[in-house]
Amino acid sequence: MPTTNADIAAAFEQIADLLELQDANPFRVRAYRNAARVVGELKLDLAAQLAAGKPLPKLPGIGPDLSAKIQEFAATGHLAALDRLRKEVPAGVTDLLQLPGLGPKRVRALYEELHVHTLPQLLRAARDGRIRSLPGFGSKTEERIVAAINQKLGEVKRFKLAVAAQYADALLTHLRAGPGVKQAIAAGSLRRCRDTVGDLDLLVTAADGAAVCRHFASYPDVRDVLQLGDTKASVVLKSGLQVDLRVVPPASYGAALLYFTGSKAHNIRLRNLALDRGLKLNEYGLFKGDRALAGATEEEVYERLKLPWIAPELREDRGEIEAASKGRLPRLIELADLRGDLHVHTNWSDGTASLEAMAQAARAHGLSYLAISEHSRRLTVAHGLDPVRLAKQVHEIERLNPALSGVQLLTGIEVDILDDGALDLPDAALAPLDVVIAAVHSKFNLPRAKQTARILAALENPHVKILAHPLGRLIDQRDPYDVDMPAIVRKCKARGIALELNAHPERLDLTDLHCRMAKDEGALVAINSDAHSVHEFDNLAHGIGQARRGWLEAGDVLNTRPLVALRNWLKR
Ligand code: DGT
Ligand code: CA
Ligand code: CA
Repeated sequence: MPTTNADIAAAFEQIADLLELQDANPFRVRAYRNAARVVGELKLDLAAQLAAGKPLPKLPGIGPDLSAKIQEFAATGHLAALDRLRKEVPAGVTDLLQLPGLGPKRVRALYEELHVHTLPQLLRAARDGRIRSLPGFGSKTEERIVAAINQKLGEVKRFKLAVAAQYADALLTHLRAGPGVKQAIAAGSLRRCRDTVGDLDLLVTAADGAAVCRHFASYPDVRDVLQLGDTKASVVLKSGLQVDLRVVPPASYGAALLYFTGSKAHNIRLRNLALDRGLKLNEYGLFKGDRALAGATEEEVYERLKLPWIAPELREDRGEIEAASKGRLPRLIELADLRGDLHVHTNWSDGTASLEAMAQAARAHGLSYLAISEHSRRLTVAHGLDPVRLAKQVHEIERLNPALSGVQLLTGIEVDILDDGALDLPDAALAPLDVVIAAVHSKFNLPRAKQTARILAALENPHVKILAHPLGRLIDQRDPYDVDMPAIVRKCKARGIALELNAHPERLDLTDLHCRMAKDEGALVAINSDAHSVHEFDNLAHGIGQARRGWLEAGDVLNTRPLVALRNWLKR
């Protein structure tokens, strides 16, 4: 079984956990966590790259030491550093670190003094009142621990779309090699391109379902087999991701795909439409009595219900059935509609590639223009640009452009919005740029009125053309800031500013509903990769999925315009 990016990411996460328990330098811990995230979200298969004799790509935050570890893991399936750390710390104890209020010191006390290594042991110790006896713990802490464990045990983890997609791709490859498998596809929330995925729902057509289910359960990344039958099976992968498999005959493929793609709300609407016509709709087909009317394709099921085919991203019962029945479905944007990307970083700030390499990678992804938007000076951790370095970069871009073929660079900046809504660079530095993107990177917890006023003030600046990642959320890590989005969308519309749909896997910000809000208000959206390396243009595909969930058409998106039209818009 070849090593996957997920395996590498998991190993780095474990190192970070174990280092944290040893009270290691926080920067070192963070470096491993960052590396785990970067590798886990990456589409390019690193082990396959190495196996093909190619060098590792330059990735943000991954220097020579971490590169060497990736190579070691890909070659041997082990990390000597991880094996060493594991010997020093009892198994399971890192789970305790995930609880709020339990830092490395307290966790060490728990396993050294009470021999508590696991969450169930900890729960028992808390209920027995043994924790309050430890120095530095009290009965309040004990109560908090019980509450936190109970919450954790009831919690269902969701996976980021880009990460779930890597697991699905690898599993589908495995399934397609299975006995007599004809079609294999991912349904469920993944096919609907939700920003997070609870579990994978895979669908296969084959004659011998039991054999396919056994093949599925033999996948090396499987941790537990929950169910193993003749037409369905469920497993949990080592990462904790659950995967449900259904095997159906080809005559039911469309009906099953429709059913397991969901959403449940959409399915219920369709079933009721069928009932209104005296028909029955389920995962096997559309029936009149016992006679199957349709089922082999989704199209024929919709057609029999007098509807055009509805794209999976729309199937949320948010008006798509009404729109479909009136022939008013949107012509959803597609990846191929994007002509350029307006937000990337290079090695001038915190990216890993040169201006030229990013331009070439953009062209390789079918893009004809690319705006360079580094961080501004206030973000010192990201080597943000001051006016002098920015002017130098503009000069360098002007020098490079004539030599580039098939792609042009635009000048730009991702300028910080300061606490009071002013921008981090003076107007004189912003005026010569093609694209100014304003972004909040601080004071995420301001009260709603203040946060809104701050952003609205930044949008008054005459040079701002795009508002970056308008909600500021990091999926799983940071909630969106509290802000009056309708007011922001209206302001963007009034001032001719585009709202970014940042397609970075941990952001996907705007959300689907806010895309739709922008469309309804007539404000433009810009779908940008926020790439920090040449490999992250793959982000755009997930951005497109999210835009489609927000009913966006090519005309609603700024960077579907050809370069000349874009330049005209920027210059207005
Ligand atoms: P997730 O996994 O939470 O990200 O979301 P889904 O949409 O993938 O939900 P999941 O995995 O529970 O079920 C997959 C699909 O199966 C769901 O989208 C629609 C269908 N489905 C599940 N339960 C029901 C049900 O009770 N009634 C109907 N009509 N469809 C269902
Ligand atoms: Ca699912
Ligand atoms: Ca499921």
